Amino acid sequence: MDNKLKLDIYRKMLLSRRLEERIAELIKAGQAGGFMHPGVGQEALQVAAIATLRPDDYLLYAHRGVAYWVARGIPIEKILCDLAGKEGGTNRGKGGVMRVVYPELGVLGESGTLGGCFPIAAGAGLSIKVKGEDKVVLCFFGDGTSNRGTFHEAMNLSAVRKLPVVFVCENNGWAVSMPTERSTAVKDISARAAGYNIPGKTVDGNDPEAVYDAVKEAVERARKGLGPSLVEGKTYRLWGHWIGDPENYRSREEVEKHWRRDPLPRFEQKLLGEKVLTEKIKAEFEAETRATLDKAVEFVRKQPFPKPETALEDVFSESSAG
Ligand SMILES: Cc1ncc(C[n+]2csc(CCOP(=O)(O)OP(=O)(O)O)c2C)c(N)n1
Repeated sequence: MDNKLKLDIYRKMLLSRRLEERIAELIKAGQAGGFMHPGVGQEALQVAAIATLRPDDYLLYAHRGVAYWVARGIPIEKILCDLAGKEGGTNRGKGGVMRVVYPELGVLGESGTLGGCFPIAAGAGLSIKVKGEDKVVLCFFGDGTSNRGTFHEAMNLSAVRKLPVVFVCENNGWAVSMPTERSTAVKDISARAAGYNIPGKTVDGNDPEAVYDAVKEAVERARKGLGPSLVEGKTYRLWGHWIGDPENYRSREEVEKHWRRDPLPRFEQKLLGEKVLTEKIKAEFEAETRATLDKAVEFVRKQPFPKPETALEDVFSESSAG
């Protein structure tokens, strides 16, 4: 990873964190509705994995946080409009944050029924293969979601057809109030790769460099036509499952322990130590982030809600195949 990329990843992690903090304020003040699953603590994994993609690759994000879209370069005001249900969103205010769709950058959306991402990812991979393209699909999902039957179907099909799909598991130790060890028979989700005869690797999901290296290797393999891989990043959800979650299922000590591994200050300290980041650049990034967010919030305030008569627009596509 060169210095330019390190700074870019740091800047996007910072923007994602500040955006989520702003969203939490808006929700608590009743100025944004919808349902938001915060991704605070998981930004390193999301931003570094997406940094391996080309602009024409496909992305299936999970339901956790905003860093996927920030990393992919979707305008912040569009993300906020989606959350607030306003016209200016990627889904024109009709789907909330779990329906951010941005085909220009291969962002294919997400299913509110978790596990819907797997067949869509395999389907996108199959389309790439049929068309003879060299694109790649990156598919994020949580440890809990890996227990859906669709996971097995998509992994098997992708493996047997050598589809260019990289499956990235964000193992944050919890699925709402269910600890992973009570729902999942294997210690490492990556161990499941053996059942499909594909490479599987577990890395520290709070270390952007480790994530980048592992996902890059998998993406290159997929692009060469060598088939899918499974990469698991061990991480932790530092905030509640949703904004307002009373979090009565986990101890304060456990959460505090993980705050000490927060990927943002950890990467910041590393880059300061390497002199890639300086206090001056850091202050500039913070100021730039604040200005971007202020401008985006102002834009959202002025946007209208979608008109009821447009409710049936954009929800159905006539297939040319008939
Ligand atoms: C099929 C399905 N079952 C249950 C839910 C409700 N639900 C939303 S998020 C979530 C937890 C998912 O856990 P995990 O995949 O580990 O991701 P995390 O929330 O920890 O990021 C659940 C059960 C859902 N949306 N879809």
